[in-house]
Amino acid sequence: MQRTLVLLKPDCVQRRLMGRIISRFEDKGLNIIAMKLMRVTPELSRKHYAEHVDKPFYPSLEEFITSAPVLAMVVEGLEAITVVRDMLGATSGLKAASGTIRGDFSSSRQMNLVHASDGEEAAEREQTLYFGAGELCDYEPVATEFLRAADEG
Ligand code: FUP
Repeated sequence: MQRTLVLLKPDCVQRRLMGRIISRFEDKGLNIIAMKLMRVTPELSRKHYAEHVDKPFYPSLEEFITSAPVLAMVVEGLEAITVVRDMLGATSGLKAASGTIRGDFSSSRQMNLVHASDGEEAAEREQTLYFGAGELCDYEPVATEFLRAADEG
């Protein structure tokens, strides 16, 4: 079982797409174990996008990510890190495959609606950036026995 950090970004909140995007994760059988509407500060943005801080596009990215609230979530499931990244599609909405979230809803590289951790190390680091341990609400969904066979994990 893996956990990954998902952010519905300001464009997702402003375009009133939160419900439809959350539904896609629920429909897939993933378990949302934390959720918080919050404002990303410039300081948090610099930590979150540490690998991009020195890149030319960073000032514009920070302006965007701090421009309205984000909905931060921790999403749990088998191979959740890869499963969620695949659901998002390629970084640019113009390149993302049809059927993916970005492919279906975004026509932008920056305003691509959703962030998700890109590996185990990032998932650990990003969960800690956005949530305290006491904010994770672990539970066993009653639907689990109809979502996968017992020997699948
Ligand atoms: P991803 O892992 O798909 O979220 O994408 P990256 O880590 O490569 O980029 C992080 C964010 O920077 C993306 F959401 C989009 C944004 N970005 C730009 O705004 N301009 C660029 O040239 C590259 C990335």
